[in-house]
Amino acid sequence: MKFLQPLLLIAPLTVALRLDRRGKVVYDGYKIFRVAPGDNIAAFEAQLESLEAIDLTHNHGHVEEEHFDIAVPPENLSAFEALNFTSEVLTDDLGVDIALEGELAEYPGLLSAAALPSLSWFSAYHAYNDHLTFLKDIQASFSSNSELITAGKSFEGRDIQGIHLWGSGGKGSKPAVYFNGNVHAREWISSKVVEYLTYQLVANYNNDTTVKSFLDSYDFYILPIVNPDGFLYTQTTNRLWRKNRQTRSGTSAIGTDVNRNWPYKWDGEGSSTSPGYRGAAAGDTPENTGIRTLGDQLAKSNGIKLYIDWHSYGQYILTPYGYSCTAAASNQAKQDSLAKNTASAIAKPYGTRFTTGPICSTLYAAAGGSNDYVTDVDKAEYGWAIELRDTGRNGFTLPADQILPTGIEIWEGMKYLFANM
Ligand code: 0X9
Ligand code: ZN
Repeated sequence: MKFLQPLLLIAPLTVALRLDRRGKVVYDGYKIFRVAPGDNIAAFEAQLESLEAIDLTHNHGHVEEEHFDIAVPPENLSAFEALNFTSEVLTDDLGVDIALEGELAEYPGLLSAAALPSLSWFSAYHAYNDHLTFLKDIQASFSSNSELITAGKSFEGRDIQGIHLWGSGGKGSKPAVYFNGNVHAREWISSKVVEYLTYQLVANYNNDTTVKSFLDSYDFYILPIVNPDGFLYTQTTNRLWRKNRQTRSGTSAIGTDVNRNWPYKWDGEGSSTSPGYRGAAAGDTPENTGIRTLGDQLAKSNGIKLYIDWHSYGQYILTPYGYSCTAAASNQAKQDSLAKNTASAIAKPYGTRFTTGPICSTLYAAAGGSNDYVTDVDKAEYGWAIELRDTGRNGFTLPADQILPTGIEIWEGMKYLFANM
């Protein structure tokens, strides 16, 4: 197929984002395509810009499979189709998919003190403040083995909140398992899954010897939403927001990608290109400072056994590195086999298939990412990123009835990992 068109056959329109009565971006009529642009990526990206298409995610891993998922506004669908790219439709109408996620549900709170929150938490998506209440309630139900923690503040001044769980050795006595969720604001399933894992640890510590052994072996530091400003913004204004909400002098552009901002190999390949903006200086987002400082502290005290940065979508278990496709972690072989077996465990409940491999060769080069920093600076034994469901049909707007199954399959994977790492 010919890629380079001398000119667009139909001139694209400049599209103003449409807002509803509540000031929320309306995505009705946007179609999502998976496009294989061939070998001239730069020209393709220029087309995207003129079409005002939104770049959702792309996969550079295997040349023959290289693809972009893009959301095209209704006004420019014919201009896009006239370009004749090899593409498939992932979603006919993003507005319908957003509606199918369901309204944010109300969280009823605890029915009695010291009881666990209801599992119905995992049947719907919830407002940011309810996530904080949920965390408080989980902690209260496990009060002698946990405490609420914070990891600094967001750009807009919100605490980055989390929970620390420990077992029979007492608080802070074991190597750390450190989880970060929802660094990318639109990846809502990631905070839900991190909360589900927390729930399972807390609910089963006293009645399941295997689960007890996890908490007796490791201190868990779990931050379900490390980008609260961005997350709130996806709920009030723009469902597809990815970055934080940082303003900078000299520009009206808002937002830095916290997962391109880690101060290690920060200036490298894949850190300045779309869709990431790495920041003006390494580590200059408050969110990065917060989660990095906690990681550094854990590294200094009892070391980090496992770090996972939770994302969606694509169904990948990603090991180091992002900054280079040739660098390999010293324990790469062990990481590979653990990742493969974790993927097999994830597949058990519903057959969901996860691809495993190093970030750069599996997805794309992405410098300034969490895994590289946590692996090389904090010396974490395993510094991973996991991309949850799905592979594109619903993408970021995963229907609420998939929250629980996603939690269940990932818990299977984590039980394998915690027991074998
Ligand atoms: O690009 C990313 O940051 C992640 N993919 S996403 O589609 N969720 O945005 C991949 C993260 C890989 N990890 C690092 N680069 N550290
Ligand atoms: Zn992400």
